Amino acid sequence: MKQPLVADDPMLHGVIPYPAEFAERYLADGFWGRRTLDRVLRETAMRRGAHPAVIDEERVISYAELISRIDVSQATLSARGINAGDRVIIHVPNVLEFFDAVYAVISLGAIPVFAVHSHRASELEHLARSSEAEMLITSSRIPGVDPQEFCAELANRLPLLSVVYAEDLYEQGLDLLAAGREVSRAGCPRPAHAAAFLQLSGGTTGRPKLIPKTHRDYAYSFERSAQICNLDDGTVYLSGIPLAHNFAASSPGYMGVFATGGTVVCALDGSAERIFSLIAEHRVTVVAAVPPLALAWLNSSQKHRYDLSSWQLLQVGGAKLSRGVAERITPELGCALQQVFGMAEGLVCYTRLDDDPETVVSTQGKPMCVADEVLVLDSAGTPVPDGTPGNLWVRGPYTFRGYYNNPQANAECFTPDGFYGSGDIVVRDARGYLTVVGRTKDVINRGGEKISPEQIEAVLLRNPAVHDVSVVGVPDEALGERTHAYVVPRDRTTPTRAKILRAWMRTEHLAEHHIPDVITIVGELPKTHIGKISRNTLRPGATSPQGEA
Ligand code: AMP
Ligand code: DBH
Repeated sequence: MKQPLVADDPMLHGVIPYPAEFAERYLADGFWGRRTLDRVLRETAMRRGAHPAVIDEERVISYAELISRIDVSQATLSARGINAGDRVIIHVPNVLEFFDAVYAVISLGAIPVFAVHSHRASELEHLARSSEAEMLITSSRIPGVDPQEFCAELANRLPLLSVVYAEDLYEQGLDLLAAGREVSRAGCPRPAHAAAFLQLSGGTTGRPKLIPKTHRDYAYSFERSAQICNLDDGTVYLSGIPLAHNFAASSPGYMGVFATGGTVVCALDGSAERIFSLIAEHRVTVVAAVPPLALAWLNSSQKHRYDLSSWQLLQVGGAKLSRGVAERITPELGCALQQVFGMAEGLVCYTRLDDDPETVVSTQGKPMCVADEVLVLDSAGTPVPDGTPGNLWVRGPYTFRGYYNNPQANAECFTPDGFYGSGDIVVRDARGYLTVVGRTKDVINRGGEKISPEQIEAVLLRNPAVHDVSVVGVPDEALGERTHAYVVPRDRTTPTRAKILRAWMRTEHLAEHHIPDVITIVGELPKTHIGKISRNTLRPGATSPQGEA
């Protein structure tokens, strides 16, 4: 039977359907297949049953064992009244039970809503309300959280939400089955053209928005990513960022690994010591990180203590990787670098494994799919020539067509013909490679001079006394905005001083307006929930990176 072009799915209400001619082409050209996310995993398990799928500390779980854990966990969810179409928030860190939870929910035909484990009651309340969730699956292993206090606060805010520990899903399911209870599979699997889950947009302002992804568009995204990243059944993958984030899920992420039959190693945090020791112990081949993590690993004295010889590829994405930092990765960590520019909303760009070193350190790659349509437009909506910065707009087989239940955001973010405006300012070269030069909202207007904070940050990062830096614009009576650099020194005992940095910048042949008006030395920079630096928090009047995933 032919696959439907559009899904009659309440999770996709408010979403602009793909015009029939696009949907037909995506099906005909094979971008959209029939496999659901759980099917992908189950098919791999049929051929790779005994191979380790997940390693979490001393637990090594084969594909066959993972499938049986998922089936047993599904029994618990059914017994607790979860049905097809129900929304279930996943609030679980990078541990084995994350997979039990995600795939049990999906196998039931229910809809995971991906929180990150650093979310607390306030963000979760918003998520639960906006997704109309029935259940939240949390974990007793979230660093820094007292589970009892956390659950009490949730119950206070959301008395009707059922809260379950991921660690109990499997154990309770075993008890149910041992007691001979008839456990029905209340749900029914969703078809490939229906929404598989809700992902969070990072959202640099306000609260995160919900992005529905269909099985078929997501499966395309991670299968194509796995191809580009050369994953195979010998791949051992480790993510320094939460698995719940789109990057670690699909670019190629754990789903890409499960599609090709490799192994995912769980890291509860991204500290240099933990990451290096896991790489050495499990002969990890591929690691994913955001730039602040990559920087911390580069500057860690631990890197010489471990055997990192298995490490083939470090993927860095999520925020701009400064060229100076990019250039250090292969010489200092011994692995190849791949830049990944992606968004939970869709488009993902990669530098390719056979790109020349200059392309790898200086660009954020090119779109992964030949059917990705990228427009680079000026503010009037006119295409700019290659080599000129402009706003990025995108449409394609795995780029979403609208937020869940959010007509206002949809009206703002899409052109009438379905291009999504990401808010990124990019330069495209003649080959189609993109370099991200900033975000529309981050550009500093200093007396009419448009300044990209990334440009100043890149200069300061070249100074050996600087560990990390973030630059923001602050209101100024005379100039409109002035530049403020927050600098984390490498040596915290005798930190560098603002005056010295400013004098050094003057020797770097910079225009005077690129020298920060104010430099503040700080102990650390505020981060978003997945570890990107939060410029919003540094701006005057801000209190916390709330709302940024
Ligand atoms: P999110 O909305 O959390 O999915 O974040 C997506 C946004 O992160 C993109 O629109 C970019 O602004 C930013 N981003 C992701 N990867 C990169 C990268 N490699 N370089 C620069 N910015 C990036
Ligand atoms: O930042 C992101 O959202 C991101 C980065 C790299 C992403 O969603 C992705 C790759 O898929």
